[in-house]
Amino acid sequence: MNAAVDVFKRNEFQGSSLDALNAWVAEVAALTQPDHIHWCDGSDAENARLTQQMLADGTLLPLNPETHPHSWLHRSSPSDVARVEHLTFVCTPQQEDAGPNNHWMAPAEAHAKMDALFAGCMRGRTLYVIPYCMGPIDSPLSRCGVEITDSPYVVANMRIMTRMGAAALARIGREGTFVKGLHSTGELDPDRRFIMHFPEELTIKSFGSGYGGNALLGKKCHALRIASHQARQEGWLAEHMLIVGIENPQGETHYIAAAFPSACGKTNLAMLIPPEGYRQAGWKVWTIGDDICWMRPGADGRLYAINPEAGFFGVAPGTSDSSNPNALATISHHTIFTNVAVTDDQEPWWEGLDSRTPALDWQGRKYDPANGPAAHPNSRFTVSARQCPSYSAKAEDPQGVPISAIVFGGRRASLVPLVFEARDWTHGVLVGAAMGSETTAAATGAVGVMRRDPMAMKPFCGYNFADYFAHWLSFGQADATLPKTALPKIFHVNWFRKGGDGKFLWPGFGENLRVLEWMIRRVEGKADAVETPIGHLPRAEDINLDGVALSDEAHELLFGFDRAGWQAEFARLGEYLQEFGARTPQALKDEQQRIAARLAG
Ligand code: OXD
Ligand code: MN
Repeated sequence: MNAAVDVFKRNEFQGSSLDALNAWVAEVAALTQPDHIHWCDGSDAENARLTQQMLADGTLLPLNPETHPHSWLHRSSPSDVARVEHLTFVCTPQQEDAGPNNHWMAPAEAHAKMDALFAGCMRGRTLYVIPYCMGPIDSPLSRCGVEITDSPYVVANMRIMTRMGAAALARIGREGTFVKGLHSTGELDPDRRFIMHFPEELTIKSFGSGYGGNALLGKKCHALRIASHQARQEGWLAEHMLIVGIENPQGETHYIAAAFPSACGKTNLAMLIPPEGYRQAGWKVWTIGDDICWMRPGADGRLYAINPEAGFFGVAPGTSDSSNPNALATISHHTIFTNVAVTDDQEPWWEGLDSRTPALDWQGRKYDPANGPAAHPNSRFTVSARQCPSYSAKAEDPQGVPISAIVFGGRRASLVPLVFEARDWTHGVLVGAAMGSETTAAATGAVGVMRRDPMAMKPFCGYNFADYFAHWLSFGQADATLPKTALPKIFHVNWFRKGGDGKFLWPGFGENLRVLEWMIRRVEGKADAVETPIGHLPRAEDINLDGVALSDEAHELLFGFDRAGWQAEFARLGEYLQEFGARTPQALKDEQQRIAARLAG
């Protein structure tokens, strides 16, 4: 028996339901050859020890303890700052099951490739075993996983982002099933970096990156790619959506789930502060989640949602007291900052925070504007959701919250109006499938290029999009005895429409509540709209615009409908759906053609 396995033996958890876990840890230890094995219990003492160790070796740098108590800065390798979609694979036995929306590799080839990278990679390192639960620990909607990693930074982040440690291990012991995620930072060499998913095996292997979306395996890898596959099999949905509760002055709360691509303002919408007039009238906004939503039909036919995460891994740049005061309050203590700049007095800083000039940039160099932004455009904060002033007590409800409206949206400088409502579920699925957005810094590659991003799941759907669209459509064919109104209404928004001068036409941020209020009134049957081929559009007077100054151009472009532009858009959408061939659901093609014909007529 080699040394690593011997260490493992001494840490072994007893009980036959954990046999599979113990055997897997032993197998990984034999492959990766760590010097030590540590089973994470998630305790404060463990976290304090790891933090001290990372402060001592420079993985974490202290920030100003007076302005940012218990907060640390991590500087990643400069070539490891975002998700790497071109190195992310879905490894199903049949390529068609991964679909044209995923990079694919045959499972045997992928395992061989990854195991060669993992061989001996933890020599001189500690192997951490992280049992975690995605979702409230006692929720039937939650699912567990175990991440094995050699990165203490990953352990510290997973402790914030998931319910990690002893309680999760106990649930795994009871259920006997868990998602296996194996991660090593390797040498952080971009040429030896892969993120592989094996949905049929509920397994993830990630090598060569320490970046959040590549390395915190509970997040994108488990809660979206693997979970979307499980959700399809089990009849639920795993989505790239925020969840927010909107409480009206009568004390009634509607929950809205909204899908926007990465770095398009999900965190801001989830933590929205109502405009002054709304605040005075008694409107309140409650945050459930800012990135991922798992939902499944309840006995009443409504969709009930949980946020599987326990923290926020938010984009720092642009976060300020005016754009998102709740986020700023949330990250004022016990926060890990990654790749932000720092001021003279060791405060974290990023573009858009305030008018100070930082001392050091994200790479630790003396700040020089000639080197580009001070904070990396994809710099992040990791923080517990419980620190958020608007965090909803309902976020911990094991039954989840009932969803009244689903919102799709992207960055669209032209064509797409501020908001419209789908006629019915099938139309709504087409609206989601048609989503497009300009790319952002959350993934490597060119920024600002328009690409199709159905349901904001392009980088995250663990199977063929055609089958995913069919799965979405299947909820519309649910039990005929249930009220037709039980399913959420589906809307599309565009906060990013630009005018002739290239500036945004809609003020966004807190003012978005005006649009959400119109949606809620539509759900309640209390607001008007105009019927058009693309859906129901509000007139400007249907939305409360008191105190919002909009130019004539803004009125026209935000509330108008450009028939010729939409004809061209629908022709392109028809071509896009063809990319999925015969697997594209006929109902979706029919819907596209019906609308295209109406646009032509
Ligand atoms: C994220 C992303 O980190 O979508 O949430 O990239
Ligand atoms: Mn995201």
